[in-house]
Amino acid sequence: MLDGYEISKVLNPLDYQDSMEDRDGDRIPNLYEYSRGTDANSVASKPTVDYTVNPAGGAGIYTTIGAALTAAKPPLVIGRSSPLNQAPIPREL
Ligand SMILES: [Ca+2]
Ligand SMILES: [Ca+2]
Repeated sequence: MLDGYEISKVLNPLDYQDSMEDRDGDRIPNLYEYSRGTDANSVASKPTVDYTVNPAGGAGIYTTIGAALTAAKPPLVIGRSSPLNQAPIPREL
């Protein structure tokens, strides 16, 4: 997290472990709140749910965690090794 963010949320920029703490007690770690743009000091401010898993299924609901992870997985892009003066050639899998 950026130092300015930590200071604004009364966190310690010198303490790397506070990123996994939950300052407001909403069960969302500070780092995750930071990355999703929610307020680490407000229980009412939480990230929205991206994927829901329930074995019973339903509209927009995944029946297994594996299925949700597969849906969440972004395309993997790798580059072929190349000399330093050339950009790697991206390849989508
Ligand atoms: Ca939190
Ligand atoms: Ca929060």
